[in-house]
Amino acid sequence: MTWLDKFKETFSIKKDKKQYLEGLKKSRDYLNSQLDDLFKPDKVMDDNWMDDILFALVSSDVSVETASKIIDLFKSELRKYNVSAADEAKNVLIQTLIDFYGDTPIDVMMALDNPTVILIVGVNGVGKTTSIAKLAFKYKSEGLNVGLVAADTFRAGAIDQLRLWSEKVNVKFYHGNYQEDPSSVLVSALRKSKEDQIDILLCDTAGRLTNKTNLMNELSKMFRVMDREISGAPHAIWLVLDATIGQNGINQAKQFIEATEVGGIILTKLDGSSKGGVVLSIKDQLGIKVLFVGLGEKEDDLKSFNPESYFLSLFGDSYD
Ligand SMILES: Nc1nc2c(ncn2[C@@H]2O[C@H](COP(=O)(O)OP(=O)(O)OP(=O)(O)O)[C@@H](O)[C@H]2O)c(=O)[nH]1
Ligand SMILES: [Mg+2]
Repeated sequence: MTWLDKFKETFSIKKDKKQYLEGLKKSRDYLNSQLDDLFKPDKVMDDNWMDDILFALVSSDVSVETASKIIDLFKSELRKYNVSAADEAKNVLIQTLIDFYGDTPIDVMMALDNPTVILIVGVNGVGKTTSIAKLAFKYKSEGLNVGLVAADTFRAGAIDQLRLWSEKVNVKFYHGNYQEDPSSVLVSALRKSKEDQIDILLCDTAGRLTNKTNLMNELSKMFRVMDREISGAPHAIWLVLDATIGQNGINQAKQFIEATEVGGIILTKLDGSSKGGVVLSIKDQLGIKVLFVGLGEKEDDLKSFNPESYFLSLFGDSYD
């Protein structure tokens, strides 16, 4: 059994396989339309061929810089395994991408005797609130006592949107009033969540552009008051990025990383018109791992990010 066969076998028993394959269908179709010809048995694996593969990666939203590093690794893997037929090279490319990405860390270290508080940040419309609902669904089904905090008091309708999700997923909901200071909403939510013995508290925030200094100041204020209420809170800050905007997401993320301690990324809308390669640039250029991927709009459509499942699904013509 080769290394890739082993991955495929592991993947075939993963419970998320169906959703990964369905969610990444559009990206897979796109990538295969770029790559299929290149992996035909009669293709000559010369410099032009390598350039075409680099181009296919770049057109799938991998940055040029990251794609060049991947191509170097791919070349050395081809030499290592002595692969000289293009139809065998596809498996080597998949393996190269999995290796290049590396392992995924665990999402969050749970606080011992207090709620573990997670703050979700990101610009408008990327999928923060929906991802929170999906996380609530996931943690609840793992047996945790989950609470949601509506600290987006900026957008009319944001509180109700989260309330509806909390009812649907059946988890505790903490909120203040529209246009109330989000820090004060957080303080009272943190306080109540301790009384309610919540295990994990997911805090929704308003979509913000990082160049708006007042919004960034507001974020710093939130950190200060949260830590005062529960030491170490927020225990994690997760940035939500919309995969359909490709490389622009990297620039967006850089601004948040400068302003906050982003511990992980939730990459949403991979089932949309995303091309999927941005995962590689995120890891390479930001040094932050994708923890979860959004593969649809329903509460069960957020999956822990797993590089093997992801890259096999992205290429995987023969794995479904
Ligand atoms: N297809 C798809 N749609 C998604 C996904 N995640 C979120 N959406 C949709 O994206 C839209 C915006 O999602 P929200 O969760 O409201 O985004 P938000 O970041 O909270 O937006 P603001 O509160 O306005 O900043 C909604 O229509 C969601 O259903 C996903 O993984 N796949
Ligand atoms: Mg929202």
